[in-house]
Amino acid sequence: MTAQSTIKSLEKTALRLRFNLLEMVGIGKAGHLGGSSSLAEIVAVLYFHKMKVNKADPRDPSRDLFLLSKGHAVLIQYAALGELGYFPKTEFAKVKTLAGALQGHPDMQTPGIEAVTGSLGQGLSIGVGMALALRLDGRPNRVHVVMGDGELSEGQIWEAAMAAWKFKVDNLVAFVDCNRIQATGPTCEIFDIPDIAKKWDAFGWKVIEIDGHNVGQIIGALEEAETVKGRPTVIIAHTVKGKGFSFAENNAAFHNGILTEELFARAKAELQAQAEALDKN
Ligand SMILES: Cc1ncc(C[n+]2csc(CCOP(=O)(O)OP(=O)(O)O)c2C)c(N)n1
Repeated sequence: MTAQSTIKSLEKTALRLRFNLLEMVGIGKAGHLGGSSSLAEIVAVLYFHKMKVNKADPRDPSRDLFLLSKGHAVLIQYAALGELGYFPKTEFAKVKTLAGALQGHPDMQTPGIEAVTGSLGQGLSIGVGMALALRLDGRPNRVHVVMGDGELSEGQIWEAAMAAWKFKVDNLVAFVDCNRIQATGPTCEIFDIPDIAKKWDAFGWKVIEIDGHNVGQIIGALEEAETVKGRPTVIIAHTVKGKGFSFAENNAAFHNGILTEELFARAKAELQAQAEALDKN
């Protein structure tokens, strides 16, 4: 059972990540707010609680690995990497410009990014390869791959899923960010993938379903995954696209929408209210 103080501290971290995200999305620029914000708690738990990271050395060989297969949501990863001090936070304002180091999709020139992703469907294959390499080297590092539910329509994911089972890859945990909306509308209307849990189960994976905004459940699922031997684990995280920004929640328009000055101010005020509520409780 995780201490309440740890949960509270990670909830605050997730909120700080959303503040960073907002700074990157800014006013009048296209930015992937929705699919980034749905991951704030998962990314907070991984980088600030569960994964082995070395703030002084992003390439430390003993580090655990994080691969954002849904690479368009990289702003939430930058939000965490900036907090860790892997690059100065002044980079946030220059994101997605040639003047800055932070590109619109994950690029290995950025400290803390392990692979180029963003062409959907590829991250799990990369993760399975890395997990096998770690096992061959006898290393205890763990690999975490985050996919979107819309992304599951990519066939390569299911090839990787079969390979991970065949080769008993138990040092890898995959997340499905199940926010039910993709770029232009509900996933069920664009390419319906019913019974996601049953599908992963049929592919031989250990399946855990959680509320992806509940820090305690995320920690519990990762701890359970560590006990699973001889097969990979997938955590199906039920989330809300745009979580934390009322106008963006469950709204495909903010998959990559532009914030006006008014919406930006509203978003900031909403986050501030959430911060005050967290401080009071
Ligand atoms: C191979 C490929 N096809 C299409 C795209 C364009 N694209 C970017 S994001 C996206 C929707 C992804 O939906 P989902 O995986 O549910 O992500 P989320 O809604 O969680 O952000 C699409 C189709 C892409 N990046 N790669």
